[in-house]
Amino acid sequence: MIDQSAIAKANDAAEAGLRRDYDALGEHLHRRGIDIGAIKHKVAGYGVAVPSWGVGTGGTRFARFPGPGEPRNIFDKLDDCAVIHDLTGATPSVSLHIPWDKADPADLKGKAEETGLSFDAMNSNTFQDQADQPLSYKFGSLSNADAATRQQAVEHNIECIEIGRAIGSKALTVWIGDGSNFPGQTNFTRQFERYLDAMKDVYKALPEDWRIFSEHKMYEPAFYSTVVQDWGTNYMIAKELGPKAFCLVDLGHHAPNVNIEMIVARLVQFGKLGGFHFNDSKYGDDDLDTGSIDPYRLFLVFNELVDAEMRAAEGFDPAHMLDQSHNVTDPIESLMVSAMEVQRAYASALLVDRAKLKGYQEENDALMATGTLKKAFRTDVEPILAMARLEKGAAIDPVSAFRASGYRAKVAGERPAVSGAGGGIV
Ligand SMILES: [Mn+2]
Repeated sequence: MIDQSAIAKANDAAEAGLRRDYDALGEHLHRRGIDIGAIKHKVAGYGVAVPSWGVGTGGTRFARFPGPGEPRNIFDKLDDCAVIHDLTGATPSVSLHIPWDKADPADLKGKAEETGLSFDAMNSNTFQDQADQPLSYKFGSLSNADAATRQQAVEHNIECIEIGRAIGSKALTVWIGDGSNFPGQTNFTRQFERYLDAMKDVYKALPEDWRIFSEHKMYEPAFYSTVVQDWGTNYMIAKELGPKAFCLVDLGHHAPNVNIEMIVARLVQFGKLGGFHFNDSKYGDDDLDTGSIDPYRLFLVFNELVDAEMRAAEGFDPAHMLDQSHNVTDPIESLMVSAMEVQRAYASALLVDRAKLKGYQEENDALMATGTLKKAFRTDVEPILAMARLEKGAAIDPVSAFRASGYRAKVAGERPAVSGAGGGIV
């Protein structure tokens, strides 16, 4: 998608400076007993999935302001995702959303082969009505009071599994908008029972080597109560369903100030952490770019993940995906920056001196313990990330290389302009 010689040209200009920065950081880390090459190797092997819906300009409940060259369909989206991976080397897979991305699986597979991408978790959609759908989800889907509506939602999830199976996916992520807007509107217990029964039917259709992720969200679109509202309910769901069921943590789906890294630790401890939707938030589910508001929290989440990785926690294999809405930036640029922010948090967490940290914890030395985390967080790991990219043939500076490539102008010439009328996410 991006001319390799253009990447090489931009890299040539920056390579000498990068090598000096990398060597200086390597020397600094060596004094701390850290091998920079080992960190770089881990970073190079790390990938985060891009959501297909993320490459289109997002919006709010109020409006959406599309940019030039908006993708017209899943094949355009996969082209954009390939650009992100070509330039960052950090996003080898794409997470599809059905029915938005519905297409002949053979064509999807063909496009994936052409672009060098693979497919991550499938995402079902029972939070809005489709044109050809007989029964409405206005009052819920998997937890709807009407059995035929629940059955329709179950069948949709099974269809997502079937499409995913044909294209090499290994997981289904289920997020529902079910809940209520008035006290008394629903019976909490009966509604949750209906949800669990419906999810059990979906679970039965999972292939042996698949996992199902349930994603909790505190509120919205239901504003009084939500069926899968927090990690406690999510854990109960995963326990009820069985060993192939796990909890998905979307960083934006919590109240402000909630200790998300501790939720992550709890789910790891009890073998139920399925994966992440990375993003950032200031007020609620703002779907802001990963690490744009609170990079330290992202680091603290990765601190827990690296801790689990180091002690080889049982069943620990979380899926990593981005899930954010790009309202005012070029989505390709935002996704590249976000993928690099996730990599940065991982690299920084790898620098934590865990032996020292454990010692300080045992001595109840709170100041030195927290300082040990801060020391890792404050170390600028950018030369490690950039060197990993250079060695993969990706760009030292992906955003500059993207802007210099002319890709956006090229696709704007091929893809018709989209009207900005109306609101709605994605
Ligand atoms: Mn999400």
